[in-house]
Amino acid sequence: MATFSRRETLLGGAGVLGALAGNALARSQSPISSGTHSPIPFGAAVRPALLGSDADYTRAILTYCNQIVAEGGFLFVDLHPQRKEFRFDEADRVSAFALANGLGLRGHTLVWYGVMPPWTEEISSAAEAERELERHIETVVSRYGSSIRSWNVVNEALRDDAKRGSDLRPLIWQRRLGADYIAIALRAARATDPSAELVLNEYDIEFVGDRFRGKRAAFCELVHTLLDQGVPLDAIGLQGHLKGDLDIDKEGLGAFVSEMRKAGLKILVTELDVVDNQLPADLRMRDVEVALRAKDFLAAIAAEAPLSALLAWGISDRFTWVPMYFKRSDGLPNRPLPLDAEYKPKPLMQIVDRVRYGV
Ligand code: 9MR
Repeated sequence: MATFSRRETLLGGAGVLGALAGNALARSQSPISSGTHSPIPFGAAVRPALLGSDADYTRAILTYCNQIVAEGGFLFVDLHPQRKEFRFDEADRVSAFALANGLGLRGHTLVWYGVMPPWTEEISSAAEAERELERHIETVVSRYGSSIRSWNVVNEALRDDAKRGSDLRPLIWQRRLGADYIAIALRAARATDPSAELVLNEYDIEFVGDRFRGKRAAFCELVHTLLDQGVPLDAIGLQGHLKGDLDIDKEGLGAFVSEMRKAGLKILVTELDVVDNQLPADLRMRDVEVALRAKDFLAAIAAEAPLSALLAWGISDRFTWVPMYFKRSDGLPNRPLPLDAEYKPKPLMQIVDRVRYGV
């Protein structure tokens, strides 16, 4: 079970941040929020194959996290590779690990364009699509109800260049059902587990620039359209795959979060990491820049709403998706996560702690 007693030790190390980068970090020592709330649950995406089999990795998860989400194992292609075949072995292992260790578990994800098995392309009508989508959601949500209390129901619904809520990515459900597939998915999840938290999860909401402003506006419009139709939706997940070379639009992000709160939704950060391929080679400078980028992002959110959960997309730089797409040209390993490849906490972990404990 995660320990909140780490608070004193880690916060006591706040001076380390300042020592690393002088003025830039000294400026960052201002409180992120009031300090009066209970700690924000923190967690990380886990790789099912490492859980329980890699001792250092497992220890890090148990030391730092009070909730987890599976990086893979609960995706459509993992759980439902053939029309008539569900496979639960990986997901069951993650769920059993969470239950055995008293960790919360988030569900990722019921709908995502990125991970569809070929058989779904045979779905040829709206009625068939609705039936298969509902069957998938009912089967998966009912199986994990005892461990998963919060689901990413639809992941990355919007196109990268979205400006309107109707600018949806194509995937089989969208092609057969139109925009209704989102409402169908949310309603099926609510009907199967009325008390689970239902989340729409998105990325590229937080940066400065027209494309990101457009996507924020599109996300707001999509959410309002759903709520106006009485569709069940509890929370917004901001993935938080930050870029070391892109500034956070603090005002725009703050206004977005405030609007979501006014609409009655909770806010989660679901996949925090900082892509560092454009940052300096110097490790200490790089780690500080990573931490400051996360601080800008988290502080802008925390100024407008309490975070109901904060999850990083991995715990240690040893295991991260980032080099798949963002390898550094100097050949140095990426350092996007709170612990380094040897499981030592980095400045990003201090920022996480300051946000969690509100100091
Ligand atoms: O980190 C995940 C990587 O291991 C997988 O290969 C990939 C495709 O399934 O998905 C990665 O995670 C993504 C997440 O599911 C959704 N948001 C973006 C993440 C990074 O690409």
